[in-house]
Amino acid sequence: MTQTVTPELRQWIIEQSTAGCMPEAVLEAMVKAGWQADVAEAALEQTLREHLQKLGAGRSAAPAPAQAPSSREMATVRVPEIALAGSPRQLDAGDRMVEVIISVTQPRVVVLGGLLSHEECDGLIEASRPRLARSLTVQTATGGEELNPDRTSNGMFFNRGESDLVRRIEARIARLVNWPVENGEGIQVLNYKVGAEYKPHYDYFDPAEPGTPTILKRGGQRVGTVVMYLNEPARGGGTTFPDIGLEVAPVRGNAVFFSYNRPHPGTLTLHGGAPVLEGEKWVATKWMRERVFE
Ligand code: PD2
Ligand code: ZN
Repeated sequence: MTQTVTPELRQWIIEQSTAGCMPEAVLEAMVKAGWQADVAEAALEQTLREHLQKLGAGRSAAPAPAQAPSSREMATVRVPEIALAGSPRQLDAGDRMVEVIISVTQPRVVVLGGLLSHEECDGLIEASRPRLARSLTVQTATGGEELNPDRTSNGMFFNRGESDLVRRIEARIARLVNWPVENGEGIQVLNYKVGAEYKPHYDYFDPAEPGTPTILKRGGQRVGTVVMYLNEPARGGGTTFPDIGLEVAPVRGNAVFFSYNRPHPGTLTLHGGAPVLEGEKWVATKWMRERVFE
């Protein structure tokens, strides 16, 4: 992903240098804030060169300020978005009204009530049951798939648009999060038995992994996720967001949406499926890509 240097960042670089902060320290703060090292280095060099040309090389001895503009402020890609302006209690998802239960801005997380009817939940479970296999995870090291010990569920993927039910749910999600159906991966269904979990992870593909460029050829990065709860385990099985101490309870028909505008931990979208303590858990996940996912 290309990061674009903003005027705010240039201004901040000048302020740090004027305040006596060494370039190395400025660079470190930028990388910590989520800027790619090469982008940060180039921005630093160019901004300081231009600034010194204008003003000469005088420096004050003021103390070094702490933080680069946070990674939240950096130029980012467009992401799926739910229309929450005006704080609506309900959202029109086309063929159904959906409730807003919780909305968080940083990270962008929205818990939705009644995204699916109970019949739709059962329909997804029954259609997936004969096709379940131990869950694989996209392997960013190679671009292939692997058995992942952090993910002890069984799962399967529907093809996009493969049945009336799948098409209906895909259209509903697309309308709700303002993102084309064509940019979505096929819905995945996961079944967790007692003790099964999905350890905290990011849904975007790690740009540092060698297999990632291959994965990104098909639709670019993931930029949003909707996890839909198809049943209710008696205990455990919530979706956790450790960075913000949030746990979303698995309630049949409800869903949690979150988006991430860059593949960086600064998005605070670390999340996991907590171990199921009693009963079993069924979820359906829809991941959205930057571009058309063929
Ligand atoms: O099942 C969940 O709660 C869960 C948690 C984290 C699902 C996913 N991630 C996922 O499908 O990416
Ligand atoms: Zn996930």
